[in-house]
Amino acid sequence: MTVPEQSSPLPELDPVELEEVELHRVSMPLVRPFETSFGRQYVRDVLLVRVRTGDGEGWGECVAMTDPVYSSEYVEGVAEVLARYLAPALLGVRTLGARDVGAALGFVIGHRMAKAALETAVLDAQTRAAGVSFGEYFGAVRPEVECGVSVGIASSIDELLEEVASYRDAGYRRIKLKIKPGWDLEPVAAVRSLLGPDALLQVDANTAYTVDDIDHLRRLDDFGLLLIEQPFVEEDIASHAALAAAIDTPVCLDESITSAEVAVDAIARDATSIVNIKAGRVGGYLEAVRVHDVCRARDVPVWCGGMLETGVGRAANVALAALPGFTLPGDTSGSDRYFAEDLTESFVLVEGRLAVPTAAGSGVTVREELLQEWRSQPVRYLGHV
Ligand code: NPG
Repeated sequence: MTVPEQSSPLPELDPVELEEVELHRVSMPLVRPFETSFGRQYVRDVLLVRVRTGDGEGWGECVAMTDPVYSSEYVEGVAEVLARYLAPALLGVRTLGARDVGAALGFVIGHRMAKAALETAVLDAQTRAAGVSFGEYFGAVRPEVECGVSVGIASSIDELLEEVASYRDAGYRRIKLKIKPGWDLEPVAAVRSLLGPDALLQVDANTAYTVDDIDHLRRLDDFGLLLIEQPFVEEDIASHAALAAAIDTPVCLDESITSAEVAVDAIARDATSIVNIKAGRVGGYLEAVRVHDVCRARDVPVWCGGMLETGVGRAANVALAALPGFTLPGDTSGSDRYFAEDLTESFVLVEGRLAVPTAAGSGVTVREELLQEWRSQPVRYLGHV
């Protein structure tokens, strides 16, 4: 399968000298529990990668969850594969840029979230050294991005409506509801009548349905949704194509899209007409830009997904979401949607938008005192042997 070259090649930057890789693990309490079809989360178990280079440093955030319930990757496993395989391989190359990371780590199958965190840290170091922001590097075309918010499964419809109303009042441009069998038509109907017919509303099933549910899911057509996201398991492109043929609501893939090649295939098979892009899920921001490019070349709108990132990951997501093909509001919420205090400067919503950072690299600074305070495990230092 051939995938066209990206529309605007990423800039050439000087490489960095990689001296050390550090793994930082912090536990951040969520302002409210977050429930999806695969479980309820009370804290964000965050793994950050710091690379130290000849003349600076860079940070990357890993999006894996504590348990392998969204994808096969999970935090402890990511730390292990980074320490045992990925960091030593990169340290062995020593002089490199973000573009070299994919090839250097290609001997390890999968583990995209682990690779993405390391590649992002290298990219951050490289762009900081070059004085280039992530937005400039990726090809951002706007200074701020429109934001949506993802709303977890609630314990009652009343509670859900209260939460949705608070996000509407905070200015979010689009609401995404988590659904699962037994929590779908009724909450969606209630939220649609709360918000009115013109509000942007979409649903996310996180693989909770099967092909036998197509008739049931068709009933969502009554609610004028922007899209239904990932109803079936990630490998099952065929059932998503069958659903897309059966309903009017656009089908959007998330978990299934692991690379630009897979995106091209799923689009060609009419399994998805909108794509959620998460850099961690596709192996890094460079691949995320490629996914954007192949979708744009096919007139398929994309939007930026989220994985409850701290400011480190949020900064990079907001820069990505400023690319031209991101025509729908993303899960790029303000820091306060998840955290009372962020690990970096806070991302604050203004009229439903977040500003794309303009300083070099990711444009944000990790607050080392908070890193200390919230640390859940000792730092792992991975250097040259
Ligand atoms: O706003 O950062 C965010 C989270 C958005 O709903 C969100 N993420 O499937 O897209 C998802 C979902 C998720 C949540 C995935 C928890 C994994 C764990």
